[in-house]
Amino acid sequence: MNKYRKDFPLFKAIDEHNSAENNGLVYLDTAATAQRPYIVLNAMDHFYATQNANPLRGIYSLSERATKAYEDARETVAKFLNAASPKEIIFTRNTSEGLNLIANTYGMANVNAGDEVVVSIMEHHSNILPWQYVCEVKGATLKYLYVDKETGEIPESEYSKITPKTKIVSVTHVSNVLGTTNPIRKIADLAHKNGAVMVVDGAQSTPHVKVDVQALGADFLAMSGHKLCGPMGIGAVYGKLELLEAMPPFLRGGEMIEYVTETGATWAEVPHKFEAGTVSAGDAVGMAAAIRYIQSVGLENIVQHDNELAVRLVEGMKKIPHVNIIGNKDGTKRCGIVTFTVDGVHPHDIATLLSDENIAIRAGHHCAQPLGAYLGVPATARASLYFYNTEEEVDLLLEKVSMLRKWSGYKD
Ligand code: 7TS
Repeated sequence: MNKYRKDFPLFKAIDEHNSAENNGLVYLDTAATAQRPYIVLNAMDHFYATQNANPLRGIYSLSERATKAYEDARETVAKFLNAASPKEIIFTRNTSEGLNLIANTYGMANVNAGDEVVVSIMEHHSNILPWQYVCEVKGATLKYLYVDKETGEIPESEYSKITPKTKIVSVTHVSNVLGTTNPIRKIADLAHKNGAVMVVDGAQSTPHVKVDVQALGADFLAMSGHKLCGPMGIGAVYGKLELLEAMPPFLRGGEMIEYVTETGATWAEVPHKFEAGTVSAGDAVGMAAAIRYIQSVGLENIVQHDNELAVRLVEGMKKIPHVNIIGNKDGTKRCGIVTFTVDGVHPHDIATLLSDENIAIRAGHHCAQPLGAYLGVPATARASLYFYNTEEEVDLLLEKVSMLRKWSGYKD
């Protein structure tokens, strides 16, 4: 897989020149954001150089070309997720905005006093706060599916929390801390049996595994472009057409209307009803280029490579005294996300010491504070891997992790 590194300006500079600016940086923070290949940057350049006009408005040909580029990008996302129609794809800024859209429209319209919304304890704040808000406004209750602390998986017994009182189940496909892949199809079937809808946070799964919204039984799914090598500031929501059509709009303004009078308005058809104002067409074009790029690499190759590197990292870490892996100890079950602590060394110090060695990892609560509180580890360090990472990088990380206690003044 290392042949793909030359597709990325950042890695090309590192590999060819060990550039002073990057000084041989080892980038292990893809779960926060992936790097961008030239092909994405060039696609955006091409859009702004040759197709730039405000899409969906102009009747002149340049605007029509911009509209086509934007709508083609929507079709690429729809095919990527196996949506039944491009109308089921709404462009957003990111997963956070997507989940807020779903909560503020479907959630506010369908959750009432006494109802329940079910999430898991491993959710990112973006899949907790919007539901806390809906429950607070509507007088509903937010329930959590807890995880087994050893395996990082939701035990069977937790699923009994999904009942006829449940109106929405919103669970992440892959955890950004534990790397756990949740059995979405099974949870969706349970949700549907109880008359609830299934919302999926696809931020961490869409870059790594084939996501098929129909096979998953998802009613809604939110994702971000920047986590799969696309630009920042663009993401998407998948929603079943009949649900989207019945939902009120999210943001109100330009181009999301059919007709406006002094006292009211009717809405444009789905998906434009949910895309108020000038859209991020250049970013959508970049996201579509990123999707085509990772499809050309092959999601099956990506997941295999991520797993191989994660196994190497987990097995290596198991051999280093005082290193604790948070969640499943089987590297094939972590989707390339390896979260750990080192006894006596604060995760922020881990990240700083590794940064001094030109290794970029993330430390802190990873926007999953309820999970940290539940596990009793408020802060952790996290290395996240992608197809452009190498065995050499993993080995270098292991070598440096084995030094952390010594550098912190411990004798062993
Ligand atoms: N959901 C999950 C599971 C995530 O991992 C993230 C971002 C989000 C939602 C929010 O995505 P955004 O694009 O709206 O920011 N996770 C991380 C992370 O783990 N480190 O930085 C961002």
